[in-house]
Amino acid sequence: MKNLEKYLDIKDEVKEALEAGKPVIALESTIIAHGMPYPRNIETALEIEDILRENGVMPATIGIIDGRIKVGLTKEEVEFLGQSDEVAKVSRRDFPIVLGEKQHGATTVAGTMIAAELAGIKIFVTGGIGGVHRGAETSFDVSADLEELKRTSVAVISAGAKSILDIGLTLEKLETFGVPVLSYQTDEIPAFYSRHSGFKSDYKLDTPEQAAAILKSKWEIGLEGGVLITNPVPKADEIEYSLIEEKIEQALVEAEKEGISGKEMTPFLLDRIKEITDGQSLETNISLVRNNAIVGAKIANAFAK
Ligand code: PSU
Ligand code: MN
Repeated sequence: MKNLEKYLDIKDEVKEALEAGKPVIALESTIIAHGMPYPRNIETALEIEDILRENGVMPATIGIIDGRIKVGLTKEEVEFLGQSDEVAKVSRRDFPIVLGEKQHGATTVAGTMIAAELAGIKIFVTGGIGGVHRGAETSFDVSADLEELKRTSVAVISAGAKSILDIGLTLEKLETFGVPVLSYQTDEIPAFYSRHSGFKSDYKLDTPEQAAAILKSKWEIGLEGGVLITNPVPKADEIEYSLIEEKIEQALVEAEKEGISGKEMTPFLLDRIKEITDGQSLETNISLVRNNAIVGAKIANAFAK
């Protein structure tokens, strides 16, 4: 039996927006605690919330404080998760431990989808999702984000999968899992730092209204599971695929040498790529999250109509 009240707090303004049928967007906290360095992580998280509000959407940044799932973190809680080093990275399998042991946690894409669904939020904006890692045929490193997209009915807006992942294999998994992949105003899957990956999308979206209609038709006929909406980084902030590719290779070699595995892998690679690019990858990362917030707000507004 469910006993949600024991574990879940929905911030008042988020609850009110949901009850009134106003647009609400979920935001993750792993990107804050483990995906970007302090203080840019906190500045970015708060800026994204502002962008959503300016575009008529209620933001709900999701994380775990003292074993309680917070749907709608306060500014102070965002600042705490962005600075403390006692924050677990929480995907599906970590919830019971972090809640049961009353720990603090930052939710991944998978973790944020779970909490969003508990709260009744259907749209979630982030930077990049996890996927099938390069070399997964021997490491078996496939992000739990993909399993979550298979089972949890939340739409995730991201800038595609960065090439620390095997984009082709990630798309194959999503196809097997029945997850529609829609690309905003392009027919190509973007590769996070770059606008191009060479991989074709399932479907090109020209308007936010199309996205809203597609989401509704999936869920209204009872097809459970998520939808991935990709949105390319703005051209001015893109790092060309050929340029970032070799830096990513270098970071992967270092990860191998240092024996990095499991949940440490993605944060390690993000941090190394930032060092190797003299911080440029971080600027690109922030730019694409902003852009996803703008497009996500349009889709959430259309979805709420
Ligand atoms: N990709 C990014 N930045 C991130 C992540 C992915 O560009 O911060 C985070 C997200 O929270 C994602 C998680 O859900 O990493 C995936 O981790 P893993 O590969 O361990 O499943
Ligand atoms: Mn992994």
